Amino acid sequence: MSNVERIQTHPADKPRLPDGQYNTTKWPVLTYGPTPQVSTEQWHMRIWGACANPIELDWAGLQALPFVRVQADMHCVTTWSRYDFVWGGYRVRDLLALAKPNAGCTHVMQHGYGGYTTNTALADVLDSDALVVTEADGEPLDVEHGGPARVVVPKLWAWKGAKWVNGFELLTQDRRGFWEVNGYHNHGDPWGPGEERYSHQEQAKQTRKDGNDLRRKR
Ligand SMILES: Nc1nc2c(c(=O)[nH]1)N[C@H]1C(S)=C(S)[C@@H](COP(=O)(O)O)O[C@H]1N2
Ligand SMILES: [Mo]
Repeated sequence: MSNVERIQTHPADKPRLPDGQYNTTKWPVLTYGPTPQVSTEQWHMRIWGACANPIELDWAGLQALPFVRVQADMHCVTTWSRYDFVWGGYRVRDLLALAKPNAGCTHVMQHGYGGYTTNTALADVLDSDALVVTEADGEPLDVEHGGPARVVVPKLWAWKGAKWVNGFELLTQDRRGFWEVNGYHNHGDPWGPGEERYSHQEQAKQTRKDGNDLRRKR
């Protein structure tokens, strides 16, 4: 496929496969609750909160943004990893720029149809590989994987991407999403200490007000 940006999800000094993971060529479906059925005609997404220009996007508005392809591995905390997905979609940072986040914005709560939420540090979703995905391996995203549009943040555990995404809420302080209040790690870096799987692994000193120390530099 042309114009594919290849991303290395793992830090340079760490193995490609996070500790405790196995590599699969299957693509398991992990959904809590029912699968929302949303057509591209019905699909809407709101970006609101700590920003100068809250907006609502429809499918045409999404498609007006630059379409990019990113090749990256996917890691699920339930111990499977799959290498070399080719994600097609739109950079989260291009969507957020439309809303003009305030200087005080530190985190983004992703919302999905059906009520799923997951929180991410702003720096993590401003990364060029964080996408609102509409295609996987050149095909439109299947509904069970979040079609018509889902978030993928390849350097974090897969729960850090809302399927059937319908909102980005810009936050001035961190707030835990669905899995984060139900026992999973607030940050979720598969190469962090203890692979950052569970909330009991969090250290009091691990978060800073601006969240910047959460981001691995590569
Ligand atoms: N809306 C929504 N998004 C979600 C989930 C969910 O239950 N609902 N599950 C998360 C979890 S736990 C994982 S591992 C990935 C799984 O994506 P997949 O089903 O495409 O493999 O989606 C994440 N996004
Ligand atoms: Mo998961």
